[in-house]
Amino acid sequence: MKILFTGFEPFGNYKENSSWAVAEKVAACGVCNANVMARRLPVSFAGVAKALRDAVEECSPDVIVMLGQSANIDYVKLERIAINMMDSAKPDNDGYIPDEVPIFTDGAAALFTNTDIKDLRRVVEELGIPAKVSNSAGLYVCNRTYYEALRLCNERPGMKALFVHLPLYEGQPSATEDQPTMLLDDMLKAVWGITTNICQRRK
Ligand code: PCA
Repeated sequence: MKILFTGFEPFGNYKENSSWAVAEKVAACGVCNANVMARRLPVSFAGVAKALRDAVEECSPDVIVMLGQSANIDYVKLERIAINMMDSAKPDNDGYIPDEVPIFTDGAAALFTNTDIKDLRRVVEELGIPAKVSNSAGLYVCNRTYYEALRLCNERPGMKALFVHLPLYEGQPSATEDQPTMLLDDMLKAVWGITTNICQRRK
């Protein structure tokens, strides 16, 4: 079994990205006796698809668990859908601000995860960590990345992919006092639990 974890480089006002902090740690812990790899992706609408494809090419994963930071949540947000659109009020790390641009003009309007997402929410909740299933990963770089991953699943039958948005972690530099946070350890446990469950179901 091969597992690819992805997180993102810092963006916006943040000096760190909680998604990469967790991806790196969970990969170091190991999961399911699998061959585990972690890759840090650019917050770039233009560059992220190639970065993800290169990582998938290199790793040939059975399972991809993608992580992204979402600053306004206090729960683990399991993403069901990627939408064929890029739109943002804020620039990506290349300074690009898309205005309702389709990802692929001939692509499906939306693509859905091929994991059992409600069951994965239960797994996280049973660990005592709040979790929700979400029907929108936004229209920023995370959604762009997820759309690419779910397209790759169609090209590579058997490969499973899930995107998870995570809060800021407690003590994260540049998090302001009014922003919700979660213990890094709890996010680690949640991602570990999610990945273990996806792997067990694949066996
Ligand atoms: N979160 C952003 C992009 C990178 C990240 O960690 C998003 O939600 O789109």
